[in-house]
Amino acid sequence: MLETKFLDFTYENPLMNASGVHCMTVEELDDLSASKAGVFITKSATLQERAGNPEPRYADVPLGSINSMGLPNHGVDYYLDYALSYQKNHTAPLFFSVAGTSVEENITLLEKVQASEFKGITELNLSCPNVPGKPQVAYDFPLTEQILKRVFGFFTKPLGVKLPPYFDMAHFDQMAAILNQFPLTYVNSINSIGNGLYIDPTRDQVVIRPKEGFGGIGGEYVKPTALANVRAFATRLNPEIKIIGTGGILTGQDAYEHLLCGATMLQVGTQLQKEGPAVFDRILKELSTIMEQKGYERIEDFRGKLKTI
Ligand code: RRO
Repeated sequence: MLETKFLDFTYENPLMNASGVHCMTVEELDDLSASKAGVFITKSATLQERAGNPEPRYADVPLGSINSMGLPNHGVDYYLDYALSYQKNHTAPLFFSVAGTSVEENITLLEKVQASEFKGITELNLSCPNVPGKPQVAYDFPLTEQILKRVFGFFTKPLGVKLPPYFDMAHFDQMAAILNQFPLTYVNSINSIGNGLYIDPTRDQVVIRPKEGFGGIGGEYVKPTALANVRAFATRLNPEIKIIGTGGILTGQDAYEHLLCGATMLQVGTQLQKEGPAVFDRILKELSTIMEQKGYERIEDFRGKLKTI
């Protein structure tokens, strides 16, 4: 009942990890492969391996998480090797995330993917909030347009973009108008809400070391913002551009709400970090129960059908 068509492939269900969570090493990626998730995505890769920011750089907090990982990863070749060997034994197209820390690095990363045998779907992360001195690209609208123009000058494989949250109707309109110019496979909304601050009340202290405690917020805190972004883009983008809904998915009800807003695939970040890969099985069971109670047989019966007053 949860089968989800995305591009030309039908996944068993719409659930995935959010890039960054449980996908840094081959071992973690294999865990996701063995889990009930319909498919999974690799950690955002840079050209060279990166150590990332000093620890502690991630904290579970009562209603979610705060992180300033700083793009630690094993480098694009590590993840490409994994993806190429994965696709030898699996038919489901894998998702592959790249996040350069400059325009030129993004272009080089995508040139590498383009030149490779990779047959899956590439996600260009334009929204990392945690590299000191590097603003989130997709808050700069002319730069985003410029990058996508260059990318689509040579990149012919399926491509999506990971966006930061937007908070203003004018920004939804402006970003959608930019994205609609390009043959994107999808947009993924949202990345963590950048540069929040969590204070440990017993110590009067921040909970992560980098950037004096500022970091990206995920989990329950972000669901209303995530739903707004999914809905805003679902109602503004060309129907060929699918939406991946990410942000605040802890339960089957959260997954259901993202689908109701128009998401096709769903990514779980903070709750995967807290609960481990068993989270997928639980959320899928909860989602199926909700659908049975409402008399829906397929996700298509309610996807995007949010009612307004
Ligand atoms: O590695 C990170 O600090 C990170 C990335 Br690339 C991202 O896209 N989102 C996030 O919350 N952390």
